[in-house]
Amino acid sequence: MNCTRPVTLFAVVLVALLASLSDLAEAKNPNVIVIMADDLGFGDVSCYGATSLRTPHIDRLAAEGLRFTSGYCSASTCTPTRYSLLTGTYAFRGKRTGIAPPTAPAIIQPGTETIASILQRAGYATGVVGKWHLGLGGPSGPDWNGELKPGPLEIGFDTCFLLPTTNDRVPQVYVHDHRVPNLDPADPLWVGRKKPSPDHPTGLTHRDTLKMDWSHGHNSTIHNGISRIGFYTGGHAARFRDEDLADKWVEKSNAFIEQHKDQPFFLFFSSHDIHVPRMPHERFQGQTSLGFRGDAIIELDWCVGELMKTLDRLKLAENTLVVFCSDNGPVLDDGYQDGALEKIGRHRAAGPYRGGKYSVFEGGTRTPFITRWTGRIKPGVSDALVCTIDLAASCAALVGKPLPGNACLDSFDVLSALLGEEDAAGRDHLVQQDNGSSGTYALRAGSWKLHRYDKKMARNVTVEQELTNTKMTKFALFNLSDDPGEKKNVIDDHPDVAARLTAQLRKIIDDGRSRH
Ligand code: NG6
Ligand code: CA
Repeated sequence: MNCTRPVTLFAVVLVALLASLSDLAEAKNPNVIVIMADDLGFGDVSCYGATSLRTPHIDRLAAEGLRFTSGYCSASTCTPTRYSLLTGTYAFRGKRTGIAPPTAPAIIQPGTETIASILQRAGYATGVVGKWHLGLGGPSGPDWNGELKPGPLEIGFDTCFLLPTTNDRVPQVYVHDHRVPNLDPADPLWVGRKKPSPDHPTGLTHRDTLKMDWSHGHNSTIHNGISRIGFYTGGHAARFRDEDLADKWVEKSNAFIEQHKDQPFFLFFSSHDIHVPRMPHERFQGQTSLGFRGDAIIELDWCVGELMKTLDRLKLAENTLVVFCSDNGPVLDDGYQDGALEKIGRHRAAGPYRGGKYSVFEGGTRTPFITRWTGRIKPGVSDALVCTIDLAASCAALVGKPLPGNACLDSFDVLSALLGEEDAAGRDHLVQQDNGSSGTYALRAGSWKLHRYDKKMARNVTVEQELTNTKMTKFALFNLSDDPGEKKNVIDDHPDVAARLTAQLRKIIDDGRSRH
């Protein structure tokens, strides 16, 4: 009995010591900022070969970090890539993971492990600023005038400041945590699929009033001289101007960084540039010869510069891992007549790759991908195969937290490749998909690339021939080492390779997971 007290004291001291040691370890964990561009192609920035415009800030990130030549997003549309970035699971495994409509309920269910919840548990302050497009609210959809939950706060983010859908869809209001700020209760916000009244002005009935005309779809409710997908009324005091989005994202992100400068933080900076409607701030309009699409790239580059300036000012750059990536490849005409197609000149938005947004050709998912951590990453170029879906497992490894077995089912720990450590090869294979669970897949394994079209049609985007439907055979095989442009289907010459990759792809789909 006599020795109880010293033992208790010893235990208390030991626990306190261990706790402070782990605090110390956590305090040393680097901040993580993921900057995700929207619809930015492999060839759209100068450090990836663009010569029609200059992107000095993104170039600086690349010069001070690692520029990946095989960096991918997991899908060639927005919602599935973002779903996979957060959950570390291929979107084709989930329900309703295709492009989300304005009234979509939350797609990622509360309790799902995400990159944000992993880092939150490791003591990080976690925030998302910018485009969400992963649905909000319960099964009946967003309660725009009430509490917008579940949403990011229910899956690991401490705070959010969002564009709820994507800006060619209604409504044009922000969401701060669980609410639309500045809503006047006397002017409630209504969002729906049907025209609210016969006299409601739309892009069809009031086309001559538009400041940017539509080319396909996008002809419903008009706001700020631009007609959108979907209908809404009310909420006037809460509405924003398209031209001010980038400034708002930078303002909110800088405030978040400033607020959390003394503890590890995770910021998902989810830019809306360069998605349609491309309506950059007036100070960027006309800055390039490529029209608003090029000007939006300059605006995106400016945002990157502002974030880096903040890291420099707060002396955080040396302890911050910055990942720059895109959510899918490029598209020129995505529904508005903004001159992108006519002014393209010699610019090749997908670089040397075929296809773009909506396609499983390389142009759809092989995108700019840069990591920078000035205290840790040796600058250079990496050919390692990495994907946005890997950031969850890699960040878990970064902070030394094991991943639960039933979470992040397709996220691989490629941290050593992201940090440019010697001989780090990244993945040996990656599944690409177009949208939701459409049944269009590709599998890259080494330099082989198998395409599988369950529906035998693929949307293909080329500069000359926009958004055509290309008839595909069920399977096609390309060898990226001598045919990066995927021009020559060699499936008949390599039946053994095709059989191996077909079986591998089927197994990945059927197994329900690829992380073991
Ligand atoms: C498509 C829209 C396109 C864009 C896309 C989503 C039409 C004809 N096309 O359905 O304009 O909104 O969805 O883009 O309506 S994403 O980058 O958010 O996935
Ligand atoms: Ca996108």
